[in-house]
Amino acid sequence: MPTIPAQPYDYPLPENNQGLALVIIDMQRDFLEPGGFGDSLGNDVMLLQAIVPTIGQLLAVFRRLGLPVIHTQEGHQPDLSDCPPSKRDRGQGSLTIGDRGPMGRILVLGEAGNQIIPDLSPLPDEIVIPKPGKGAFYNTPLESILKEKGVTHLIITGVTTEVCVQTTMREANDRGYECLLVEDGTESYFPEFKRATLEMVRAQGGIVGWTASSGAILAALQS
Ligand code: C5J
Repeated sequence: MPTIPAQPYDYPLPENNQGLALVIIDMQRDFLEPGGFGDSLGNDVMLLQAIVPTIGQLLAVFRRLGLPVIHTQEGHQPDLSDCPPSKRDRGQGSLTIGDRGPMGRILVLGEAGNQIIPDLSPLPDEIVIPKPGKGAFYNTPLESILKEKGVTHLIITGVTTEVCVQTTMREANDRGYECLLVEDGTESYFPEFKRATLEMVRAQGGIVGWTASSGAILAALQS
């Protein structure tokens, strides 16, 4: 059985990669560019840029192999009916969800700042899951889409490691998916939180899943 060298032990790939999907979480201007949600909360958004080429390489290989790609997009309806007041009011940043910033309304679907960054733009046939929460399974059709496509194995990338990425990975793990988090394909505004998240998901024999480098994944998929 083909595997990817990973921690805490090799990640078993499904037969002929059938059932394998790439998940790219929230690679949106709101988190990666000045003037968006991440910036308004006082974060150094430039820290997240490092993973863009890495995710781009994985995306290119998944596209070439014809394997499913799922992009997620954190955002709310313009009337904020899907945004709990607790989420809107927390943070006390310079701008909050729904306020107008230089890239349009913060974390509102359809606004310029809420789009996925141009380098990782979804193709028309790729799945984009708008999500109101941190986890990609909460109040979204993600689980039914994965079931319909026969997806069992998730290669997980995106931002931020300890918030939307970790929440989604835990939700997926509870639903029975074999999850592998890409070590150099996820990033946080807090390097120590990224480090801790990688360690905690693969601790205790992979209690939430595996971690591996993009190099190991690319080599296994292209061999
Ligand atoms: C945050 C996310 N950090 N995509 N969202 O609020 O991690």
